[in-house]
Amino acid sequence: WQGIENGTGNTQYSGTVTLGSSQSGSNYTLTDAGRGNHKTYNLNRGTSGTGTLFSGPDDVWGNGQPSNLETAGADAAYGAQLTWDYYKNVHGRSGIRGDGVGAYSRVHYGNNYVNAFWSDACFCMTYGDGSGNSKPLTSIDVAAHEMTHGVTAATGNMTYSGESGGLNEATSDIFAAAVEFNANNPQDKGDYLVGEKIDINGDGTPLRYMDKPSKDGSSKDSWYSGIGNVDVHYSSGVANHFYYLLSEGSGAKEIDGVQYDSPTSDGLPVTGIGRDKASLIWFKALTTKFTTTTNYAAARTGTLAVAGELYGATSAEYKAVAHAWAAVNVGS
Ligand code: ASN
Ligand code: ZN
Repeated sequence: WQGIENGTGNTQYSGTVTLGSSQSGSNYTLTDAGRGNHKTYNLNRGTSGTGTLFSGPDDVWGNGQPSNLETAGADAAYGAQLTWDYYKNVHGRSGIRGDGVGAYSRVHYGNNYVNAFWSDACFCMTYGDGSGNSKPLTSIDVAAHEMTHGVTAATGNMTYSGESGGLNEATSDIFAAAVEFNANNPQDKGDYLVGEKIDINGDGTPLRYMDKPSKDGSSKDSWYSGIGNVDVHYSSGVANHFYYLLSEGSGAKEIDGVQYDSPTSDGLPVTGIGRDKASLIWFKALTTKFTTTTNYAAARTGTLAVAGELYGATSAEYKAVAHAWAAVNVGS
């Protein structure tokens, strides 16, 4: 007998949360029966296969500390369920492929592995334990970023190199922010930072900044000819910056204690339309306009078309999309 349970996750990054789990006899497993049977596995430092499904006699997962191997499982399961809920509740999409089927997560990949990744081949995401095996890459935004690679592969499928690769990466950062805001977890409030919880730089700074991507020292704030030659995690800055500007507008702003200051490359101000509309525009463009070869000019055309369909070509929303692209030097 398997049933939907509501387990307790004692996560490292998000406090105590409710987790979808299943009961089988007197045993519980991290199998989210309410979300496509998404499963969370313990690789126990292996690098292949699935290791073992998290299971145990109680429905309590982890103790908040990385030394407890269930803790990273709890964080990963939580990130997966929040991402599922975001796509389902906000965009009406059931699962990564929209077919109601859950993916699976693997934690404790390798030793001191400082990355996480999505694989279309296994339809799964994988998390390393970070430096010193003490900062697993299982924060909400990283989980949402990786799962969104699966959504992108099932939709626009922008080729992972050149400008299309930057748009693919940015799509993961954009929905990572959207999922994190939507979750509204008191321990990990939404922000326009990527990876602020996992201390990947060892000095408390995040991996990426969406208001001013160049703050990381490598990402690009604006489009230029030749941007297709930089790493996709840096060319993504243009679209991340576009999304920030479209959501929040240009200039200085504080949100939940985080200070932002977003410049525009044309020096003209942008008035934001709010995150929900910006996310809706990006999602609809991803799923109805973007293709393998979409570059920045085509992303502009696609998002403008979507804004016209949703709000009308004379709307404030349509104008904001045009202004935000101009502000990151993507023109007609
Ligand atoms: N964590 C990285 C990402 O999702 C892995 C990669 O470079 N593909 O982008
Ligand atoms: Zn990525």
